[in-house]
Amino acid sequence: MGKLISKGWRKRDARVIMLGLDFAGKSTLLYKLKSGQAVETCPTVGFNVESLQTPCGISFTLWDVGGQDSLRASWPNYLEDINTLIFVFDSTDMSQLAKAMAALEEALSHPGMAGIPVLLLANKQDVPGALAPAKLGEMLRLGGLAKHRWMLRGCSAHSGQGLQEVLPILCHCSETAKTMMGHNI
Ligand SMILES: Nc1nc2c(ncn2[C@@H]2O[C@H](COP(=O)(O)OP(=O)(O)OP(=O)(O)O)[C@@H](O)[C@H]2O)c(=O)[nH]1
Ligand SMILES: [Mg+2]
Repeated sequence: MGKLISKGWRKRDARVIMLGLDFAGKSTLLYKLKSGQAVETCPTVGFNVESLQTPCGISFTLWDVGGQDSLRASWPNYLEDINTLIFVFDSTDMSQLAKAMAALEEALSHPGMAGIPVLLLANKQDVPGALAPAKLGEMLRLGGLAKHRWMLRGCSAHSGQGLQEVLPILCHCSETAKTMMGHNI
């Protein structure tokens, strides 16, 4: 129980970190969630951060961290004292999939990630031929996710498809105790 409290469960403010390789669409997602607009982005050097109000009364601070090769060494710095990890995949770029999965595994192995729920977003579903979330899920099932509560959703930061579920999922992650590890949230 002490661990649950120390992890900040049931806090009214929650810290959510969004990671993923460069070009996955993290910043586009951040601003779409914040303002409902699909804005033009530049590659993120460092991070962007926005606070999001939700229907469940929890205020989320959503950190969008740059995913370029040279920036990924800084990811562990963001993984302390978080409530939920969002990991974003570019579903249109099969050439980067193995690298993205390895980056996810590395993030999950960080000590601060113990017991933290994970929301995986298969972004760019508006693009014809994008990898279906179910296919991505089959590839991911065997890794370090088994130690976490996790959920996978397809979405498009451009059209907004799938994003209406994101805030309710974050609320759910922050309100429930960490049960059912290795299962869907
Ligand atoms: N078609 C389509 N393009 C998208 C979507 N989301 C993002 N993009 C495009 O993908 C490119 C990269 O988006 P960003 O949001 O800057 O990517 P990022 O993950 O923040 O990249 P870094 O900051 O370098 O880590 C931009 O050209 C976006 O317009 C989407 O859902 N559909
Ligand atoms: Mg960015």
